[in-house]
Amino acid sequence: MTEDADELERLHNWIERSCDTGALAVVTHLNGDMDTVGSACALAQALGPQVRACGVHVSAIASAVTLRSQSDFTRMDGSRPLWPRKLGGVLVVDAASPSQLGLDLPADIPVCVLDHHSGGSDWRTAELHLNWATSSTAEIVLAYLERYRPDTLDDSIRRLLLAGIVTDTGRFRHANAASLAAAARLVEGGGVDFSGFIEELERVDLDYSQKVAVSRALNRVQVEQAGDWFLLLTSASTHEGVVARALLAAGADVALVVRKTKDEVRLVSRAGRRAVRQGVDLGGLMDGLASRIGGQGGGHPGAAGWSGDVPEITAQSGFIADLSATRREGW
Ligand SMILES: [Mn+2]
Repeated sequence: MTEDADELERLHNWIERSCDTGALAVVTHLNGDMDTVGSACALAQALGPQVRACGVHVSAIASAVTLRSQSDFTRMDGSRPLWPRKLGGVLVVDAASPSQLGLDLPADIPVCVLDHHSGGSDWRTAELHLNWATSSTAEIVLAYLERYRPDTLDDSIRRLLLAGIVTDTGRFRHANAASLAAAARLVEGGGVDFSGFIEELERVDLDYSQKVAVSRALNRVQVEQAGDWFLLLTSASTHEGVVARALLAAGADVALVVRKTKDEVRLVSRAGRRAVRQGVDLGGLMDGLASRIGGQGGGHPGAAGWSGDVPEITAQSGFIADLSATRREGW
């Protein structure tokens, strides 16, 4: 048996065991992006009424897709999460550490984690941890459903997973053969009209509040030559990912968006494909930043984040210093 098949079998056993004991909560990460929410809702729909998708926040795009798929998603109050009385297990999707959930998990309940983030992970307390080198968590969920619950893959679940893959690969810009193949299997086996589906996603993508966030953030853009890299940076209080993408479209090798909240600073960064090919690894950079100045950081070469409780300028200049230290290689 291959290593992946072995892990899927362990996942299957873990899920069966949890459902024998009580309800199963599938918990998303705090940002509620399409991959985490889509993965959670697909699992909950496939596994049945005993299983609930839940989390603190749902992004605009995830809420549009889950509405269309008629998925149930339970919004939790991060400071006072309510769990079912008889809880058999907690299945965390798409989070590199407990701090990314925005809520405290119940004590003494078995935890299993499905994730695809490289770099620092902090799940020592988990019974089972599947961390695959896929482009999205949705691909891990798909592999599991294909193997153990193939009959559950209806169009609603296909749309949830496809949306996760499409968004986490940046509309396939960061896709690899495996994520393209997974998307193809989702489209091929069902009745999802792919181009119509993408069009729907794009419409949600450019909603009014995102356009406002981008316009305001563009007003404050700073230009930095960070060593070999043309860096555009700005601050935003919402939709940092969309703002970062707008900076890449404006020609940045690397985009950095700083968000300051009441008790923490967050960095959201994106790199263009060319910059990644030439040696930029933002996930590794954010991970290194966290071990140097504290906080939590990680992600992928082209898309990563960090958050922590240090002065804004410390985080920002730490990022710039680390980026400057990365030499441009190849072409
Ligand atoms: Mn993801």
